[in-house]
Amino acid sequence: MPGMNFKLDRRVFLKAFSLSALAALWPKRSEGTVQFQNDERFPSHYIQNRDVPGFFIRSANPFPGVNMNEWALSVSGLVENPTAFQYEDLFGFKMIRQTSRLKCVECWSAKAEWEGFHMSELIEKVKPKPEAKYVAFSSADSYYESYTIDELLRDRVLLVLRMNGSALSPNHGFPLRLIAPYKYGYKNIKYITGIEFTDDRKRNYWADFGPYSVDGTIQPGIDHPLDFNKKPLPINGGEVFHFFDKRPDTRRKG
Ligand SMILES: Nc1nc2c(c(=O)[nH]1)N[C@H]1C(S)=C(S)[C@@H](COP(=O)(O)O)O[C@H]1N2
Ligand SMILES: [Mo]
Repeated sequence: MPGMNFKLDRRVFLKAFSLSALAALWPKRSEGTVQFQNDERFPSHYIQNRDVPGFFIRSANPFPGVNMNEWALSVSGLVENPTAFQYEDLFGFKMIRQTSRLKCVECWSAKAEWEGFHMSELIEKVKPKPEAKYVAFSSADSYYESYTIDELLRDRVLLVLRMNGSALSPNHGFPLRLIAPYKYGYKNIKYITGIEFTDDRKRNYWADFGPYSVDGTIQPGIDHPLDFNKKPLPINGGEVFHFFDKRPDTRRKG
């Protein structure tokens, strides 16, 4: 009967209405944690710089994240055995777990439990030639980094697959990142796709596009290291304002 249907519909409608009315009275619980710095020129699902409480995200070139159908780790250059590793292959290495702090030059730091393998494991597989002295990392977001082999062989430098008990999240470098606790955050490259052994020192992203050194060793007691020998950079809201950033005032405040 149409009348009964109407009653039923109306009852359902009223119930739904009162629920949504009630919902409107609830505080937006997640607001404080999702309203972080976000550049609106990029789709919201893109990985980009976000001041997420607890662990900021720094991705200079916003991108949608690694597509695992296309991902492999290419290890090349001056090595006896150039190899393309699949994600699963990397879990064959001896896993090491450590808690360490990542310190960004912008004056924030955060700690996590990282799990991954030591560079020596990879070296054993690919066998660098005697001329090889340096390593150039490339990544899925066009970022790049540069190390000496010796720097990478230090204790507590890990090629990381897991963070706080889970696979790395897309924001923090899935599927593979470097954690070098004695180097500033920018040296801790995420989304690694290539590791090339060379006999010459390559540069890195933040030495080419910003004021920071290729070396990037943490300088104790210095919050805003400027190891770039030009005029000092003004500090804006606790962050270093980069000379190439043309939009200091359009940034939404967190
Ligand atoms: N591929 C890639 N790796 C990167 C970056 C980046 O933009 N792209 N940013 C670096 C900087 S400046 C910092 S401080 C750390 C931040 O790591 P997080 O985003 O996991 O906090 O990642 C570093 N590794
Ligand atoms: Mo950084």
